[in-house]
Amino acid sequence: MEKEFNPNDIGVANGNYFGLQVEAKDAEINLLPVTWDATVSYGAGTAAGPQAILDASLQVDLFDPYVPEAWKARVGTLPFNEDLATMNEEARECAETIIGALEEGEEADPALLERVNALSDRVNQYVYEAVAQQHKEGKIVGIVGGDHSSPLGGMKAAAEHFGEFGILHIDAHADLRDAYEGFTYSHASIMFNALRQIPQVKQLVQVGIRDYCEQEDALIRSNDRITAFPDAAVRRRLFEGETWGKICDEIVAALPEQVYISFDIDGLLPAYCGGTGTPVPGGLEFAEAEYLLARISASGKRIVGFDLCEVAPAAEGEWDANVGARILFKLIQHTRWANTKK
Ligand SMILES: [Mn+2]
Repeated sequence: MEKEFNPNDIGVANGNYFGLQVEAKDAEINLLPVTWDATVSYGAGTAAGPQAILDASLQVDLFDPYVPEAWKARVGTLPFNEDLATMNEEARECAETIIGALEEGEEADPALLERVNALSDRVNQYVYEAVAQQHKEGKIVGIVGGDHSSPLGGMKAAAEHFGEFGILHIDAHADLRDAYEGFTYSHASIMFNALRQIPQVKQLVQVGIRDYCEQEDALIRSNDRITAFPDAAVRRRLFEGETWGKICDEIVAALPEQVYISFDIDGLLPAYCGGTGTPVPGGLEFAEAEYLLARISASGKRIVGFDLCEVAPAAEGEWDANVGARILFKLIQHTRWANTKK
C-alpha cells in the first residue's frame, strides 16, 4: 500500500522531482527535463543535470521561509525524452570536432556545423511543443537543463501564450553572442536569440554578469531592451554602503508585469557550482539570489515560466546537484507565490 504523503518525511524516489506525489495532469507547475549540452565549449556534463538534480531533490525539505505551505506545491515531472539523449550524443561529437578545429586556428567543417544547427533546431521545436501543450492545459512550465540553449523553445511558447514579458536573467555570462563558435543555438547565444526571435521579450534584465566580451558590452549599452546589473557594478555599490534590497528594487522596477526567469547556475558563486561548464569567480550568494526571487514574488508581477540551466554533476559528490535542487525549489515556490493572489 502506498504511504500517505507526509511533508516531514524523507523524499521517496518515485521518479518525480522532490518525490512529490503529483501527476503531471494535476499539477500547477510541470518540470520539463532537457538533457541537452551539445554546444558546451568548456566542460561538458550539463546534459546529466536534470537527472542529478532529480536525485538530489529528494533531500530538500519542503519548507520555505518566504512562501507559506511550500509542501502543497502541485509540481509534476514531465517524462525524460530518450531521443534527446541520442541527438545530444551525435551533436556533441560534431561539436567537439568543430571546437577542436577552431582551437587549432582552423576552419570548422560547414557540414558538421549544419548538422549541429539542425539538431539544435529539433530540440528547440521539441521544447516549444512540449511547453505549448502544457500552457494549453493551464500549467506553468519550468525547464530543467541542460545547457543554456535548452529553454529557447519554452520562451517562444510563453510569448505566444502569455504575450509580452521581461526576462530576469541570472548568469555569469551575458549570453548575447551572435552564433558563438558558429553554432546558431549556442548556450552563449540564448539571450541574443531570445531578443532577435521573440518580439514579446520587452526587457532583458541581467544580474550577476561578469564574464563577457566587448561586443556584448556594446550591445548592452546600445540596446534599450537590455538592462544590466553587472556583478562589478553591484559589488561596488554594496562596498560603498548601498543595500542589496535597494538594488533589488531597481531590478524589480526594470521588469515588466510579466516575468520569465532564466537562471544559469553559474550566476552564483563558483563554490556553489564547481562542476558547471564555465565557472567564473564572483557572483551571487545563494541568499542574495533567494532574496531577489522573494522580492519578485512579493512584487505583484506574474511569472510565466522559468528555467534552471548549466547544473552539471560535480566530478565527486552531489554538491552541484544539491545546490541546483535547492535553486529549483526556490524557483518553484516563488513562481507559485508570485502567481497567488495575496
Ligand atoms: Mn548562460
